[in-house]
Amino acid sequence: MYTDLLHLLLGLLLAVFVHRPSNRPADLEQPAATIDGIDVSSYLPEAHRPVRAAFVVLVRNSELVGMKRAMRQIEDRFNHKFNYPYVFLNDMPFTEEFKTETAAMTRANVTFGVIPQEHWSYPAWINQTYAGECRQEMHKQGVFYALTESYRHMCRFNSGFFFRHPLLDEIDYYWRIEPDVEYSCDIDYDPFLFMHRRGIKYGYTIALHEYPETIPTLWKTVKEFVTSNPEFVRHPAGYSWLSQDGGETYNGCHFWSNFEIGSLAFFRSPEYLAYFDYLDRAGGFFYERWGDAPVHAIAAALMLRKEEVHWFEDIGYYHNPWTNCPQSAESRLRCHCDPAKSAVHHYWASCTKDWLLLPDTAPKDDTAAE
Ligand SMILES: Nc1nc2c(ncn2[C@@H]2O[C@H](COP(=O)(O)OP(=O)(O)O)[C@@H](O)[C@H]2O)c(=O)[nH]1
Ligand SMILES: *[C@@H]1O[C@H](CO)[C@@H](O)[C@H](O)[C@H]1NC(C)=O
Ligand SMILES: *[C@@H]1O[C@H](CO)[C@@H](O)[C@H](O)[C@H]1NC(C)=O
Ligand SMILES: [Mg+2]
Repeated sequence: MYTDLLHLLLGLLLAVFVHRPSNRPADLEQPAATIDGIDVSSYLPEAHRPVRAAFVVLVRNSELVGMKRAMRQIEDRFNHKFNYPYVFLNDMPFTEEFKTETAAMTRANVTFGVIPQEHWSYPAWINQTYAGECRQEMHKQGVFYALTESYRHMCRFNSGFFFRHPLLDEIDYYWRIEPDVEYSCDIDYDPFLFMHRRGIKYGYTIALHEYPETIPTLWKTVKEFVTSNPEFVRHPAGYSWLSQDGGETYNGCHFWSNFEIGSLAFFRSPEYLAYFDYLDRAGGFFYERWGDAPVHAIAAALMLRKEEVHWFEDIGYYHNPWTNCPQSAESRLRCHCDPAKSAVHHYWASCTKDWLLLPDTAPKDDTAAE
């Protein structure tokens, strides 16, 4: 009896002194924890959600253990409270083992899809003999992933097709995860709702410079596309993030796409689809090794306003070899990463700071914003 009372008092004291400040953005703070009658501090697996969203994961069966490692952290740091569903995609059928063991990591709904063959194969206009010669040439130059064909299909799929998969038909926002990534901070608010309420279309944690050897003709192709489709550029200030010489050459700045929280409407827009189609016909996904990260980032920089792109500074994240780790004193109480190791301190990742320095500009055509 007395011990119960003591425990209760001790608990209350602890609650007062070990108060953990919230990292919840101010506009989700009020009123209390409900918005439109929905408790936004957590959702049960079957609860109604204010945003139609999911984790979207392209992964191989052989990466099961790394996938579970990543999921375990996502769940413990965030999703055990929010229960957003997972959509797993693969160019091959998932094994029973993969399905059972990943489903066991979460209470949320988990679905598994196979990618349609036309989204993971050579288009008719690609000369595969020539593509093979190009791979050998890049290999001689010591380019990473020079020889692999599957890597190129992966980059092309992530550039132009993931958002068309039928399992995402009812989904408006996605959060991309990969096997073996780490999440090092408690996330005690809903990033999807945060983006939705502020009209943010694309969120990232780390921005880097691309290896130029993988994209020799990407920028030239983008400029050709823009010349015949000037309406694509709704954010001309984005050029100064992509180029240091007035648009002559691409500086390689891109958002590292292994982490992305984004609006699918952005990728499904006629402008983005036309852009992807133009790049695809130019052949650089196969004759070079264009990554989905620069392809997404060039579109985001030119199509979205500065305010529609958000740096999730507060989300502790690691994908070999880069880390994003929040700097504030508050974050040390909810993170296990080292703030000194955050990529923002490194010159190769200066693109994050450069984005924040862009001027706030009105879009060319506000009515096209939705
Ligand atoms: N299903 C499938 N997924 C792949 C394939 N290649 C890469 N991926 C996935 O695509 C993402 C990026 O690949 P990854 O090997 O991590 O490339 P990196 O991050 O650029 O080194 C990861 O989620 C992989 O699991 C593939 O051939 N098949
Ligand atoms: C899981 O999601 C799929 C696809 O949205 C849906 O068809 C299925 O009914 C859901 N399962 C459960 C148990 O909610
Ligand atoms: C395909 O590329 C090979 C190797 O570069 C070349 O010899 C061949 O003529 C090309 N085929 C066509 C149809 O362009
Ligand atoms: Mg990876």
